[in-house]
Amino acid sequence: MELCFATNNLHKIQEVQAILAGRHTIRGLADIGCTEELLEEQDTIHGNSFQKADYVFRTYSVPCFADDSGLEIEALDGAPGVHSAYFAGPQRSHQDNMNLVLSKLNNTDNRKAQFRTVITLVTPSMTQQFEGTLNGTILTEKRGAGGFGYDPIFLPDGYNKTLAEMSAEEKNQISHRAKAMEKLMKVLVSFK
Ligand code: ITT
Repeated sequence: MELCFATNNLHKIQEVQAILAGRHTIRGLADIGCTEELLEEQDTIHGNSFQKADYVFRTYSVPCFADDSGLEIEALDGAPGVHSAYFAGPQRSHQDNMNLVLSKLNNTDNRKAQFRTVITLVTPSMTQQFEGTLNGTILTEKRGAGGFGYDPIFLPDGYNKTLAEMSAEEKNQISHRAKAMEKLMKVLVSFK
């Protein structure tokens, strides 16, 4: 089967292609002629993930999966959540976003948080969502230079390194995105 992964990130596409080689052909957005920016107008991560996959399926008539992710902080009632990419403003600065989180949690003892990824698969016969989470705590300062987003201030439970202090391979073993992707892959490999 030919499937679209609704992303322009070639690295992500190649990774999935390698897992499904011989079973399915994975196309990126550019490969199916989709050059417009996909809208993310919903107020949940689940909603945005569905909006992207459903739009591509209906517009380009190709089975599609799309992902959306965010950081949910318990003491902030789940914020930044679906607004993670632009929490501190439309400049979408990872540094500004982290600084805002640190200032909002100043003097707060409860520093529990989780990353969440939701992948939505839409085909002619079904719509299904796959979720992955990673629990941890928000530190009081940034540590490490790897990864992206909120990685320097996120310490996964059971580890003494932030996600930004891990190698890409280490992060990929435990990440919310990897867990959601693994669930999707299990379904896709058994798919005709
Ligand atoms: P695309 O939607 O274009 O793929 P994005 O930056 O919006 O890019 P996501 O939807 O996956 O990426 O995530 C939204 C934001 O959540 C992202 O900008 C980060 O601020 C944060 N985030 C998601 N996954 C993260 C991770 O693994 N480490 C750190 N921050 C992450």
